[in-house]
Amino acid sequence: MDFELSDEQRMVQRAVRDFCESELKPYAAEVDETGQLRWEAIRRMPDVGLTALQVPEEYGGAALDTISTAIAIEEIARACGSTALSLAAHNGLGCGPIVRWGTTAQKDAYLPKLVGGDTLGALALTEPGAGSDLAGGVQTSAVRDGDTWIVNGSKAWITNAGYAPVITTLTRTSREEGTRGFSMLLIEPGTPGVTIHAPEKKMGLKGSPTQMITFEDARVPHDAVLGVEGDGFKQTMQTLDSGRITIGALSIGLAQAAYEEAIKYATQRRAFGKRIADFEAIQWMIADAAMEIEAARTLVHKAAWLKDTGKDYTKLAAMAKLLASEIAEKVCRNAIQIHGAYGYSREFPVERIYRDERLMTIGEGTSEILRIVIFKRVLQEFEQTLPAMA
Ligand code: COS
Repeated sequence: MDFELSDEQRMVQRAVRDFCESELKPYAAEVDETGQLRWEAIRRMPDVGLTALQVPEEYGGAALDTISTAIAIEEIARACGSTALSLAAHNGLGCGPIVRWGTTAQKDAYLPKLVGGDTLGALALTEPGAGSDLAGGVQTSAVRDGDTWIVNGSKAWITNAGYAPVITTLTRTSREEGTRGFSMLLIEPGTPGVTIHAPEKKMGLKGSPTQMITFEDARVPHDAVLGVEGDGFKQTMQTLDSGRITIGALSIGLAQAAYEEAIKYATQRRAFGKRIADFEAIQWMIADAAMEIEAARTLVHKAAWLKDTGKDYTKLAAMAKLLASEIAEKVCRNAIQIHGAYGYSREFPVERIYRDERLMTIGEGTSEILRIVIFKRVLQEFEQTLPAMA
């Protein structure tokens, strides 16, 4: 693994940063206040590849590697958390599974609509009673009836649901077959029986809509299955592995933004006759933030590199998301601390960034679940080395 970005990766970073500095960052507070994404900016995103980060070129995509994708998401998050969450979900959860498992007909039907900048993709896994325990908890059922599936159930906390031309939905297609009893179905939101509910009222990431979906005898064609029937759970786990790299990158972008604001404030604000940046208490918080952001970014890039080189990256993706989201929590908290009372005010961005960051230790695998994923892999690796140690 190379510790320097390639020329191409650096170019991606430059182009995305320039775009975000002018199109997103100045409007981030407004997006938070109004609860609306800035569609004017999203419609321009195809020009810089942001709506099709890992979509093949034949579908108008940027076909980026995973490190470049992480860089792009980090840069968006550095500018606007809400936009970053919607774009992370769009690219990784909306486009990703269709690119990976879709038939040519499914790709032809949906990718052009998804990459054009007028829609955002969505994946529906979670349910009111199933978040961490998807295998045990998912109740949404799809029952075969001739040439169709009849879908019943509900999905919760679905990012971009109201903007998606198609919602890739995890359903139970068989009760008997354990984790082989799940399939992903590509469901168009206009299908009779599908209702997309009003956005949830959230603590942060307010511009990124999070919605409940209900299915009442919604009929979808039999060929709406993504990939192979029965592969839905495995596809979910693989999509989450990849999504965890993205959420790690998003966490770093938020931490980086808060850290930059903290340095700016600490070098301007004066107390006891000098800049507060001249006090050791402040210097230590900033030094720790610099170190932790660097460490988390390195881990996110390593997980991305493992993915790009075709190696197993489940453990590293879980570690990267866990570390990045937990350091983001600390960095954002300390950025407020450095700002004092001003940090608690909506006039300074650190208040919003802190609220936005709070989701990162929850979505796409809570910190607790990620520790389970890591421990399982650590134990497997240990057991594999036992014969050699005996
Ligand atoms: N890639 C591919 N397949 C995987 C996988 C991965 N990363 N992880 C598990 N699987 C497969 C296993 O191989 C197993 O297949 P079989 O049933 O054919 O043997 C199946 O999935 C179930 O595996 P297992 O029972 O071992 O599950 P785990 O203990 O590995 O996973 C947890 C359990 C709780 C860790 C897992 O369900 C999980 O990650 N849950 C969190 C889900 C989540 O992030 N929810 C947020 C919703 S989206 S915002």
